[in-house]
Amino acid sequence: MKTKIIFSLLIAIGLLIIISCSEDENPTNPAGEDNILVNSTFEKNGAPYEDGWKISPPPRGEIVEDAPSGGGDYSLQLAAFDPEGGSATITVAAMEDKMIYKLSLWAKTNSPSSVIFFDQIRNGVVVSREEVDVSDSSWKEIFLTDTLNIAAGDSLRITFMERLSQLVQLKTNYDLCKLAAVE
Ligand SMILES: [Ca+2]
Repeated sequence: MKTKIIFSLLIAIGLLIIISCSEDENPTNPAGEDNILVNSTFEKNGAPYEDGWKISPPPRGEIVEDAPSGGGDYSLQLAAFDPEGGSATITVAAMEDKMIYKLSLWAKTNSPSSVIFFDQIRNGVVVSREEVDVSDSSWKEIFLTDTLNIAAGDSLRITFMERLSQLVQLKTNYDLCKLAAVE
């Protein structure tokens, strides 16, 4: 009887291990194992997926059916919608032993006011900021590399933002976001 119970337990544990392993194959993160961001493509199991991101509510921010090659079906879309432009942020812990961080993502826009910020935050204060504009009207990969002095407890924040609001609605799409510690 005891052997049976132990055997059943072993099978149950084995099944749990198999289930947790398959969950580790994160379908929201096709951009590689070294990607620090848990949700890089705004979709999971064929559906829009916001987890990890803080996104302005529609119509300023939403996940829409439009994606670059390799980006699945959906992307994040921000609108420069009057009276306030949309934004989206994701914050992750910095790695104390890593100094150089590389951000890459795909974006397209018809807005003159789209900007990406990469911030280092210490005790709630931005201590370093790099920024890059989005200017292409078709999907294009954008890169940003930053060398930082990281202290314990620092975090890194990526912000996509429409700086201006417009009477005519302008839109910017983002997808395949990857943040990696280079060295
Ligand atoms: Ca996507």
